[in-house]
Amino acid sequence: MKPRILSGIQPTGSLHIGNYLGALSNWVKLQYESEPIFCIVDLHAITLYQEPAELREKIRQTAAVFLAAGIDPAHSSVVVQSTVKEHAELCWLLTCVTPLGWLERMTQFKDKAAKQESIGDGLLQYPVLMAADILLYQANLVPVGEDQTQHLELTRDLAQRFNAIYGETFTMPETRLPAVGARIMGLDDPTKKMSKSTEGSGHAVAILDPPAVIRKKIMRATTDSLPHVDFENMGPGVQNLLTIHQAFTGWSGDQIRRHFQGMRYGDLKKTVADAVVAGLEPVQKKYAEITAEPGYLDRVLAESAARVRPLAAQTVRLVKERMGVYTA
Ligand code: AQP
Repeated sequence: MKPRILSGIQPTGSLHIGNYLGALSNWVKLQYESEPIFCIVDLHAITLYQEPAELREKIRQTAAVFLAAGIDPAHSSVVVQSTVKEHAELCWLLTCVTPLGWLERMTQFKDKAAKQESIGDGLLQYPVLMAADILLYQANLVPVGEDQTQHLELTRDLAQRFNAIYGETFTMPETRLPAVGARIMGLDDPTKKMSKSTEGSGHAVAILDPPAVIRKKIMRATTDSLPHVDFENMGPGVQNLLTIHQAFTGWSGDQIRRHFQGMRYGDLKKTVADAVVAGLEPVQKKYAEITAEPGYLDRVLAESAARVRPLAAQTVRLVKERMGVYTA
């Protein structure tokens, strides 16, 4: 039996090369060895305020980027989370077995809550909804970037707790990080993770940025006060640029070291920018084709939702039966 894969991305802004290297490109590699479901998690997005018209547009853009990156809709399901109502239903059922203390400990909750004047309950429940996404489809494998490992641990703890209380119900999912690129840092501040929602034009390279913009952002990336690359004495900004290059080219660590040792920062940035532009060019070309075809995206999303709904309904029914909730 092929493993079932589940992963998702929030449509909270323009997808960036961190999302691409940490998640999307890994999905593309894994898709044919598995039964994959990839979600545009719009219910997660609204745990923080989103301007409605912008959110509607970003949902479509995110789905189109999935396909442009190489997700094959004939094989993989591309699902908008809110179109399968069982995500929210299972989330509530799981909320009732989640200890509050587990949620209050989540690093992402603490970071995001610290930036808000008032915190919505949805932000606290974010990891429970993520657990519901995964457990709904009895997924075996969850390919994500490093920032999601704590949420994945909570999913496993929750599955274990539910199984212990109500009997074997959920498959235990494994986390799968990419070998290179599991945590891409901001270009303006390499001590912080590259993020869609971080302000500042020099922070992230978007997957759909035109080549001139990509080059400009990378040429302005923060490095350190040394003049050239020194592997014995390397700051996080230079390390981040080398990681981006390695992830886009697939070079080995040895190749990277031989090629870049002693290279001046200006040349390093130019080489990295060339690799990023070349890596994203086919994605951008395909994005233009996909979005030019009327009705295509809606068809893919409708077919995918129809394909996964029976499995989602089956799991929710089982969970309700286990918990003693009325099932007609
Ligand atoms: N900087 C990153 N490096 C590697 N992987 C990353 N991911 C996100 N940022 C990086 C991975 O991308 C997937 C989707 O993430 P998400 O949209 O669900 O939420 P996030 O992790 O909170 O991503 P962002 O870009 O930082 O979004 P905002 O700003 O909206 O919170 C996940 O697999 C994640 O690990």
